[in-house]
Amino acid sequence: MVTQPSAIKKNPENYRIHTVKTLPYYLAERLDANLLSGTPDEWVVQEVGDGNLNLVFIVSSKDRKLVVKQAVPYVRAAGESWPLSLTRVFFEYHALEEQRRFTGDAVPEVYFYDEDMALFAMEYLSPHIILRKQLIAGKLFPNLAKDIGEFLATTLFYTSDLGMDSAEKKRLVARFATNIDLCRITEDLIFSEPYFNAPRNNWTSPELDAAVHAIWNDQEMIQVVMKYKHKFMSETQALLHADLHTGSVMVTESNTRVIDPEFAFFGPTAFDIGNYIANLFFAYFSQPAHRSHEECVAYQEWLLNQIAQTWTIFSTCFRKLWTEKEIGEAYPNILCRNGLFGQTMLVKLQDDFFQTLFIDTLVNAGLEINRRIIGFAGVADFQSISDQTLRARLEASTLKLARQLIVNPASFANFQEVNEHARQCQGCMK
Ligand code: SR1
Ligand code: MG
Repeated sequence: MVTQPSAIKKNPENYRIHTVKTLPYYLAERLDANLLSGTPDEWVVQEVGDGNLNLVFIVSSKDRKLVVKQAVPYVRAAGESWPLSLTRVFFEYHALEEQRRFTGDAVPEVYFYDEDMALFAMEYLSPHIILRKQLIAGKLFPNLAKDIGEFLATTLFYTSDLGMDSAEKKRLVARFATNIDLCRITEDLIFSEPYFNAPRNNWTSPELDAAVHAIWNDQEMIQVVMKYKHKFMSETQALLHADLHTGSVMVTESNTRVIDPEFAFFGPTAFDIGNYIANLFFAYFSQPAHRSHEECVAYQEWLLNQIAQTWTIFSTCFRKLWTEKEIGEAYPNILCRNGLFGQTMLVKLQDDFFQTLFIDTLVNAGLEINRRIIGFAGVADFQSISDQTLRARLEASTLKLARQLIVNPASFANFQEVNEHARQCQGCMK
């Protein structure tokens, strides 16, 4: 029997915030004996969370490690003045379960989940490192576009009406529909606050003041933002990761894992793809601050290539799953086989689907760019640049690309054209 979100207690009585001291004794009572060796007083615990929301502990025994993630009743990065319900762990745990069904070990294995304690224990990924850090360091990953393109295709196809049984999909939509607090964060931080003088905004000031004020007065852009906010809130197309930035991906040279789906809910397919691509653009535009001109040029071309390749792999894989599917009431196969629409029509329907998705992906990428540069939650790609003048110049170039993606997405036929425009934005730094 699947737990329904209404069953989760907002403030469980048994909850307490764990520390490096209390965690081993709590774990010892719950863990399978084979997950860690030795006794709790021998385990070494470090709190390593550097995200915005949660505590993350690495627990090490002599020869094995695991990770424990616990929610605190507020936004960690802001403190107790910004309360946040503990239920986010429920959604992360269930999202990991769903993603694992479709992607195998693209996501970490969960060992146990304790709803009252708002925590779960999971696989320690080693020697994986956060992708954002590796892109800032200029590292190459030969399998990255394939891994993320396929992750996007499988998670977004199999949880949509194209690829999932409709009754099962409706039950899943209901389960994730109460991830209200985290959806609200996105609605505020991505779709509202960057477009007015919100107290939580945090841009490179005074250098970017004029560019930010221009955005607040950009009626053409704000009209699109409002339209896409409504789409985000109302389109239950697929189970999204919903926070798929390069800090939610861990990599080795040959392996890619996706983590942190606590924002998961049923939303517009384009949101995840657009978010990921925007974060590759942060890596692209910030490179001149991180390495020499010669190294920078080649690496930037690799990043642009990643963007185009991720989309190509995603769309090819998604189209294949769709063409070969057995279930899914949207564009049902049975009608195709019975001749209501044939293969030629199916290709046209798919072309139309991807044309719309491409436009929506570009707009969502533009929105993610604006919010990371203007809003509360910045990204290390830019925040790690100590020369504020240079940082602002690079951010201004990125904002230029964002405006074109939001206001004129139909001016681009494919990612080669988007990338060419990104090169021009980079060249037209003032
Ligand atoms: C208050 S949370 C700020 C941001 O951090 C998360 O990773 C999400 O991106 C969210 O928007
Ligand atoms: Mg996160």
